[in-house]
Amino acid sequence: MPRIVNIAAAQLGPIQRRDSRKEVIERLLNHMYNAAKMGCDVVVFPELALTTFFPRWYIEDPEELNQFYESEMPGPTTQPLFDAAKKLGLGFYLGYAELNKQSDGYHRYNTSILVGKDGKIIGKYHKVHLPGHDEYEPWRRFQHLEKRYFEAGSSFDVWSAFGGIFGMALCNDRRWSETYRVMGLQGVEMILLGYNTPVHNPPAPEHDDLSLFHNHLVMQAGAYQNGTWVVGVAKAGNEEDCDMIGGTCIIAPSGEIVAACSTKGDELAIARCDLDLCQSYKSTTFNFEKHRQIHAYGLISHQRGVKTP
Ligand code: CDV
Repeated sequence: MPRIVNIAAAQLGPIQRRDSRKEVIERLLNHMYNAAKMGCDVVVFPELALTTFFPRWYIEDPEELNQFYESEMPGPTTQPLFDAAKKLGLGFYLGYAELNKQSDGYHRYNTSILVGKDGKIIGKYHKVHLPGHDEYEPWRRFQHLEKRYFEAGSSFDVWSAFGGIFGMALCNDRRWSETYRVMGLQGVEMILLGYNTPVHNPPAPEHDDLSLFHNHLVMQAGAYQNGTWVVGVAKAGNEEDCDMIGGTCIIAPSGEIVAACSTKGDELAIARCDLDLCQSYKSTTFNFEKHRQIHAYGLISHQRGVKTP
């Protein structure tokens, strides 16, 4: 029996600052109901899918900042997503800002969760590669303060779910080959990944015209080189005067895009994903046990920056 997972990549159009959580949740529920009608098993939402992309602003007032975070999951406003998952028998991946109270104080993460068809959380991921800066930089057209507003996560885990092995990543993680390989080494068969990517890259505006190309390039390479499905989902369009790329897609272990969104609004891209397709790559070209040469890779985990001879 092939192991088929029907995936809905649930792209969101822009979320403006004035949009209430309730309005946003309605949009997510709408995606869930449509995906269920089309026989999907899992819906994948973007990074920070409950709010506008707030790291574009330098916010000094802690109370104002806290409004963008969830201190419980599910909480009163997000509970309907979990209820819908259970009612529809539909799993989901959701990105959000997490305010986590621990014994040593509050911790803030750029988080994603994987929720099962029973409405229960299967796994949680904290974004490892936080891009941007941690102080106000007036020369930028808009800020990118993820390094100020979040702590970095510490691992790329995978979970047994939906008949296969699932992993999670968030936005900038997709640009780093290490992200995919660490999960590849745990046998990952499907990586779910939400993103918010402005078209304009303030430190390197010469990349702006290539932003969609780079988006697909890194995810397609990561899929092929690790024999895994990759589902990349955008929050797209003009958000608070900042243009964000679309490019939501579902990528097979061959590296081919098998489904994609064509707008920058709320849109579903759907694919019937056979997890057994991974084996053709994992057991041949990318048979890690047979072909990896770990004696030559030491620098990867021991050295961060470049040291020239
Ligand atoms: N949310 C992100 O991680 N965005 C980055 C931008 C800043 C380049 C990205 O890698 O898409």
